[in-house]
Amino acid sequence: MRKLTIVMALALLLAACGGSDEGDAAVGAPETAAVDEAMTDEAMDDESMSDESMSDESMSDESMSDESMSDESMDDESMSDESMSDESMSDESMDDESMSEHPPTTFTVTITNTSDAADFATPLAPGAFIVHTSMETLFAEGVLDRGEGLEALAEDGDPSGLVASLGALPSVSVAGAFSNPDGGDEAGPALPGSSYSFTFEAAPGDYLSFATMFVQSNDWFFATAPDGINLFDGDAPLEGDITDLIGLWDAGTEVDETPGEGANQAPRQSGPDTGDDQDAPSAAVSGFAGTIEVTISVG
Ligand SMILES: [Ca+2]
Ligand SMILES: [Ca+2]
Repeated sequence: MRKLTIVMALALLLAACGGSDEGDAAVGAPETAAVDEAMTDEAMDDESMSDESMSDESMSDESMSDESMSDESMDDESMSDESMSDESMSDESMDDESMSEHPPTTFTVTITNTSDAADFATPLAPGAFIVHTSMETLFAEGVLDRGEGLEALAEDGDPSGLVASLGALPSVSVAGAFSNPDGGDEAGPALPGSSYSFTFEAAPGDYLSFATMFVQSNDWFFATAPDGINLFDGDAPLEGDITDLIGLWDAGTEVDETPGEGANQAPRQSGPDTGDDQDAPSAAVSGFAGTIEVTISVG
């Protein structure tokens, strides 16, 4: 599924780029009528539409955005070169049918450290967020750390490596760090009672993943589930309290000590990456309910 999704994304990207080029070359060409004319039976035949990657089965909500799947824009994007005429790809046909139908939505996520009211108080650390279309992009449960920077985020509260790694992936449209607690202008931990916020743009088909360190641990982090959070239900953007969609995870990179007491945990260790290697698959951590509260809003 993951491979297929990537293939799909690439195919659409290539098709979209090709379409755009064709469109540029066709400025001033007749529009809608010409489009209909160009979309002859021949252009719509099995040869151009029967590719496995274009089957209904692969067109799940997960892998495809509504934006890229809208009726006629689908045809435009999937047409092979031989079935495309300049006439069929005028700028206006692209704009009307696929570009302006779903302008990006602006989301703001706020992660509040509510551990002052929970059983165990801990700071949170600067974290990473991404907007993506592929599954298990930020991390995968039950596998060894992939060496993309999650270890430094989970052990030392340093998101920079992970942001750089994931930001280079073709399936990631936005990658960023949230470093400054709300109301402050300096990077640092979000102490109990304070929060981080970050803002980004996304469109139907996009998922959100983020991670922030549970600072009083060796290598635990709060994060979205491995596949991320689907930001849209159809065309409707996700809004409200999403705390239930966030979990606590052990990165599996450093041997755990008692939370709040370990000499190799960030508040007490002598420097970054101090502690015994764990070399274990990542796993969910139970307990610590009420440590964070997460909301997402639109606008
Ligand atoms: Ca661990
Ligand atoms: Ca450590």
